[in-house]
Amino acid sequence: MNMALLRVLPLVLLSTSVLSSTLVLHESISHVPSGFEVIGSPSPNQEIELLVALVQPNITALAKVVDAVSFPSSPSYGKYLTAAEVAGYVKPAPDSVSAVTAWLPNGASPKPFSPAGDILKVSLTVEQAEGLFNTSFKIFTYSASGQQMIRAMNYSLPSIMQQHILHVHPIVSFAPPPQRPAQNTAYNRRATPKSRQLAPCEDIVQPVCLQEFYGIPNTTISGSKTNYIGVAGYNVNNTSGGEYANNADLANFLNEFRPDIAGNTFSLALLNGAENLQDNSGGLEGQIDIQYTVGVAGNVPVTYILDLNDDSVTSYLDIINWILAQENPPTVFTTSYANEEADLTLSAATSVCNGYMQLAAIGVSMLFGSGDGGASDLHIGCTEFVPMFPSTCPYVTSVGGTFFQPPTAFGSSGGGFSNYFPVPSWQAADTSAYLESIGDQYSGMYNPSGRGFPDVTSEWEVYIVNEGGVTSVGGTSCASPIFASFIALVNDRLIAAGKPVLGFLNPVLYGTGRNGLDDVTTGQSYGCSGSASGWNAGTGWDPISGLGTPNFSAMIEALGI
Ligand SMILES: *[C@@H]1O[C@H](CO)[C@@H](O)[C@H](O)[C@H]1NC(C)=O
Ligand SMILES: *[C@@H]1O[C@H](CO)[C@@H](O)[C@H](O)[C@H]1NC(C)=O
Ligand SMILES: *[C@@H]1O[C@H](CO)[C@@H](O)[C@H](O)[C@H]1NC(C)=O
Ligand SMILES: *[C@@H]1O[C@H](CO)[C@@H](O)[C@H](O)[C@H]1NC(C)=O
Ligand SMILES: *[C@@H]1O[C@H](CO)[C@@H](O)[C@H](O)[C@H]1NC(C)=O
Ligand SMILES: *[C@@H]1O[C@H](CO)[C@@H](O)[C@H](O)[C@H]1NC(C)=O
Ligand SMILES: CC(=O)N[C@H]1CO[C@H](CO)[C@@H](O)[C@@H]1O
Repeated sequence: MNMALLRVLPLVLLSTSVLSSTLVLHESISHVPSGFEVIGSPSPNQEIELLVALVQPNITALAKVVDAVSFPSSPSYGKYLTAAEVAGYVKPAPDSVSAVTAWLPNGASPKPFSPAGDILKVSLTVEQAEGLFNTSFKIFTYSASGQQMIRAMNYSLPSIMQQHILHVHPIVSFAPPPQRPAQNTAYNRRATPKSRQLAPCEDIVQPVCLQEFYGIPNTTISGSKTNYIGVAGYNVNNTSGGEYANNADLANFLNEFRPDIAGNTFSLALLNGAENLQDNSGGLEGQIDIQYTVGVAGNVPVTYILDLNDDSVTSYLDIINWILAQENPPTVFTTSYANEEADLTLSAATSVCNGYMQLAAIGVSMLFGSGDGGASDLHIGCTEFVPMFPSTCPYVTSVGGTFFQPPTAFGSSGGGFSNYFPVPSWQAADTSAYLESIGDQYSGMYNPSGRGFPDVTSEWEVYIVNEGGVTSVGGTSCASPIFASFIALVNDRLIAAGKPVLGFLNPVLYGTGRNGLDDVTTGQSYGCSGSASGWNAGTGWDPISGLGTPNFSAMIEALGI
C-alpha cells in the first residue's frame, strides 16, 4: 500500500508540470535521405515500437574508468569491470524512469531494452506518438530493398523531458540495415588450390599464408575456455539477403586449408528469430567471417551471433546488449558490417558508441571492417569524404585492408575522419602528424579534428569455400576476422603468462603495441574522383592502413609476454 502511494504521488506532480511545459523541437532532418521516398501515411491505429534512450548520468565517469583499465601505464590496467558494475554507470536516474513512464500514455508499456534499463522500448499507436511528439509520421520506402518504414522529419519533447531523454529512435533515423562493407565479390571461381599451378600465397591468400605473413601460430597454448571470439551476423531481409555460415563448407575449408584443426566448429547464438540456414541461400559474408576466425585462430572457440533486424541502430544495439548479458562475454568480437556515419543521427551514433564504451569497460576488443569504398565510400563526384560507422566510434578498433606481401594498402580500404567523434587522446599525435604531412590537400573535405580510422589493417583478399567450391573474396570483411584471430591468439599467450587480455585495444596499439605492427607505407585510396584521389599510405599512421599489419612475434615482444 505504502509503495503504491509513494509511486502515485510523484506521478501526479509530474503530469501537472508536463502539461505546463512547452514543447521543444528535439531532433529534425531537413530533407528525406537519398534512397528513401514517401509513399503515404500510416493508419492512426498502427502500432509502432520506439526506443527511448534515457540520460546516462555517469557516462563521463565510465569514460574515465575505461581509460583507467585500458592504458597500460594505469595502476588499474586490465582490471575490467563486470557488466553489473558497468550497469551502475549507465543506469538512468530513478526520477528519469518515473517521469518518462508517467508522461507516456497508458498501454505504452515501457520495458528495459538494454540490461541497465538506460534504453526503454515502448509501443505506441501512430496517433499517440504524433500527439506526444507533435509530429506527423509518413510511410517511406527504401529503394534498394523495397523495405517500408514509418518515420517523420522531426519531433518535439516537452522541455521538462529533455533532462531525462537523450533521443527517441527511430523517428528521424533512416539508417538502412548495416551493409557488408565488402561486395565480397567472388572475383572468379577457381579450381581447387590443389590443382593450381601457383605456389600457395602467390595469387590468393589462405590461412597458411596468413600464418606465414603475420607469424600467426597454429594453435593455443593456455587451454583457456573463456578466451573466445564473437562474430556478428545479420540476417537482413531483402537488402543483402540472409547471411549464414554453412557447416559443411567450414568442414571442407578446414580439411583443405587447415587440416591440423579439421573438425573444429563454432557455437551459435540466434537473436530475434534469426536462423543459420544451411540451404546455400545466403551471401558470402557469414562464410568469410566464420572461416577466417575458426580457420585462423587455432583452437580459440568462436560463437556466431546472428541477429534479424532491418534497422542498423537496433542491429548494433542488439549485439551490444547480448554481449553485456553474457556471464562469460567474448574477449574479442568482429563485425564485418558498417553504415556511412551520416546514415545515423548524431544522437543514435552516440548511443551505440556509448554501448561500445561499456564493452571496453568489461574488456572486449571490438573490431570492425573499415568499409570497402575508400575515402569516399565510392561516391564519385562527392565534395566531402564519407566516414564509416561504427569505425568512427573511438571505443572500437577499425581494420582496413591490404594486398599480399609486402602489403600494399588497398584502394577500397575505408578510412578518414569522423564528423561526429573528436580525436581521442591516444590518437591525436598520429592524426596531426599525418595531417601535417598532407598540408592543404583535401582541406574542407573532412573534419581535421575528428577521430581517424582505420587503426590497423590486414589481408583483404582470401579464399573461402562456398557451396562446396573454392572462391576468392575481397573486402575489409576478410581483414576484420583475420585481425580478430590474431588478437585472440595474443590474448591466449597473455592468459598463459597470467596476464589480463587486451580488452579495448587502441590505447595499447597506439602506445607500445605499435611495435607489434608492421607499418604499411604504399597504396592510395579511392576518393571523390575515383582511384588515387583519396588518402595516401605513408610512414606511421595513415587513414588507409592505420598503424599497420599484425606481426605476432613482434607483438609478443612489445607486450613483454
Ligand atoms: C553516479 O553519479 C552519482 C551522482 O553524481 C554518484 O552519487 C554515484 O556515486 C555515481 N555512481 C557511480 C557508479 O559512479
Ligand atoms: C507542432 O508542430 C507544428 C508543425 O511543425 C507547429 O506549427 C506547432 O507550433 C507545434 N506545436 C507546438 C505546441 O509546439
Ligand atoms: C516538421 O516536419 C514537418 C513535416 O515535414 C514540417 O512541416 C514542419 O515544418 C517541421 N517542423 C519543424 C519545426 O522543423
Ligand atoms: C602447423 O601446422 C602445419 C600443418 O597444417 C604443420 O605443417 C606445421 O609444422 C605446424 N607448425 C607448427 C609450428 O606447429
Ligand atoms: C523477414 O522476412 C520474413 C519472411 O520472409 C518475415 O517472416 C520476417 O518477419 C521478416 N523480418 C524482418 C525483421 O523484417
Ligand atoms: C616481424 O617482426 C620481427 C621483429 O620482431 C621482424 O624480424 C620480422 O621481419 C617481422 N615480420 C614481418 C613480416 O615484417
Ligand atoms: C525481393 C525480396 O526478397 N523481397 C522480400 C522482402 O521481404 C518481404 C518480407 O519481409 C518478402 O515478402 C519479400 O518477398
